[in-house]
Amino acid sequence: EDGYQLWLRYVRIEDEALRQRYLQQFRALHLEATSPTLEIVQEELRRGLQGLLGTSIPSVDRVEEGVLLVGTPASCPTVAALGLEAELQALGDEGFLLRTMTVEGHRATVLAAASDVGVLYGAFHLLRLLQTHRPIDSLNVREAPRVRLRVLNHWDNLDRTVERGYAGFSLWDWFKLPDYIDPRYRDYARANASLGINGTVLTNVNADARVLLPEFLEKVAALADIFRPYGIRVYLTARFSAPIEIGGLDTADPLDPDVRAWWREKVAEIYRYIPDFGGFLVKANSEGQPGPQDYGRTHADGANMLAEALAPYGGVVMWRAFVYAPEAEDRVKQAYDEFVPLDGQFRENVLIQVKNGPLDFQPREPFHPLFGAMPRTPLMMEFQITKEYLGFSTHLAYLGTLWEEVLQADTYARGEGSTVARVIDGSLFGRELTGMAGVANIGTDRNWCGSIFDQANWYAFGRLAWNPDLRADSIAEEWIRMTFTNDPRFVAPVKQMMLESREAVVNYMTPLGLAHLMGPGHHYGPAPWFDQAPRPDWNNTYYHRADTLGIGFDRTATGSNAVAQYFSPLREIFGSLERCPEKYLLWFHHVPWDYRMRSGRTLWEELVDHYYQGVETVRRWQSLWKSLRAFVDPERFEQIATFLRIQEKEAVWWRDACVLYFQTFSRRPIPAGYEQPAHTLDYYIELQRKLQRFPMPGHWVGR
Ligand code: BDP
Repeated sequence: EDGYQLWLRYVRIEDEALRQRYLQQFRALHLEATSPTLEIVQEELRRGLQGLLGTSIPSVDRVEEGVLLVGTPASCPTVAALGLEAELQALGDEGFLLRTMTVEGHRATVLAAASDVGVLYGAFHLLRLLQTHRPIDSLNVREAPRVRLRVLNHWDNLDRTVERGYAGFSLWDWFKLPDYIDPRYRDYARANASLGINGTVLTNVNADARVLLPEFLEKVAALADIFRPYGIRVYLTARFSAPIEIGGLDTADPLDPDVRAWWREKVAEIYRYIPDFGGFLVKANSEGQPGPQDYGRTHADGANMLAEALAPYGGVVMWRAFVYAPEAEDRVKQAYDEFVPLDGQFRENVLIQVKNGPLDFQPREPFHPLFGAMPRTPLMMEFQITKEYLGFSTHLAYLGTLWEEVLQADTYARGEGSTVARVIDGSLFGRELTGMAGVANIGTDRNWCGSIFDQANWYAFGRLAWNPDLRADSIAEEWIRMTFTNDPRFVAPVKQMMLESREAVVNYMTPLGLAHLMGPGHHYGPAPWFDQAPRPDWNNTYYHRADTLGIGFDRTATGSNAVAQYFSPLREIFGSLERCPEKYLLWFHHVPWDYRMRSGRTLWEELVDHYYQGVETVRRWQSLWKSLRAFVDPERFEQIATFLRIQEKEAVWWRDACVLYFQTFSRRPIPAGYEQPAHTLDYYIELQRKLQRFPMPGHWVGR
């Protein structure tokens, strides 16, 4: 049990009565595997049912009592004869229907879809019902994804290092491709398909132009061939200066006819290798990456040039809004200022990919004010699944709650109820082209993600991309049941632990709206004092602005006025010291140390208390986890226990370093009753200095 199986473990159902009931439902399987995708469905159902039910289900070629009837109207005349066509059409290309019905006088379970991949998604849904012990005797499920592009972003380099990756090296073995097909590619595709993920960007946003060379394209094509039957399209990152670097031109100006012709020809070449290529993801004029502004052009000029080349083939451009420059004012305002004026100027096949918050994947940020502010442009969500800022792969931090908080936030763009989820699924502004991206946490580690609990973040991303209104709570519950056990004595406490985990990390790292206090470069451990960066906006002191009067970034009208980028009444709420939610307090306000918080404590006391609470929560989990030994195999149990110890150690490190550092400004004691830090501030400063000399996982190749 090394975690390789992820949530697709299909262990035999121990509850004998339940197993018997399921067996009654599935006495036989009728499926005509007329395509590679349907062959995968057949194999998955065989494997899943055999594993869960402990016996193999016979295949039949007619309808009989208790049959599981699977297919599309095109693949199977029996399905065609059910008269479901209109309903299936309404569910679209990727939807499916799962229904208990009478077929030719027999009781049957029907899994039908308009397309083969819809059937595949339905098969995984059905297996999930069994894995989580749900009743299946009167099924009436109709599902269709609410978001069209559900993609992973791999920040994988061609040398197989993974930027911000904490799970080993890149899965893509460029050296052995296209000839050697690692079996893991299929397992990867299968796991994604089980969640409905339908796209993968293979390469880092800090892009290497060489992936666009034919020598690499044939390798990319080999991967695309593997992923295709699983409903997954391949995308690449396009380095904006590629026409210079690999094309021999002396400019990459998007308005230059030779540059445009070069991209048109390059795209045509890509489609010769990969007929269903998805398109490009682009990071331009951001953190040193080349882009259209190098030639005095706009982001729209750049994106539209690529979009024009891709349009004849149905490809898209996912153009990132993650831009900021040291010269300009308040970093968190810059993407909005840059992109809002371009609303309506992008071609139809361009999506703007926006990080969930206006800074950079912090443990907590308010949602990005671009959501709701560009009604004429498809905006995609970008979440970070890999935990660059939340403790890498050893800290337990379930991100479902973070993502739910963002997706359910109300932008008020069209009045109350204009949630971020409704921007993303297109319903708020009536958009067809929609998307959600997750920066992958996947690598060559046997457990894929660096830890067992990080698998839950891959899982949660996929489920939310399918339906952004799902709840973190129910997703966690599904995942626990599938990954460990259905025993309520395990499910309830572990779910509790997962649901509070992100808040615990916020508490011991960046409570009350603080952000970006991590070690410079690698982002490992605390360094709130850091002020030696080559750019002011890469200094941690830029973000917390602590001084003897108080702490926090004044983003109200008297400060940077970032609050004005939000719709009313949010701008008034965030802008008011009294009304601002305390979780965002220091994000929007510079607050005096003696300010009275809602708890009655001063700000200083409250800040200290949050840091200590964070550590306490992790300590509580440690003893909780010990009490659950009986429910988990020793291998996974021990690894998790060890990681919780690491988390506790590092939470204390964070707490003590931050409290001691902020104390130099507050000049107030750590209130009585809290354990005193074991080291001095200098010790922690020196520790970070030493760490700078060591190689770290996931190093940044951005500049
Ligand atoms: C930051 C990462 C950096 C990425 C950048 C991005 O530290 O490695 O290149 O985001 O998203 O969070 O482009």
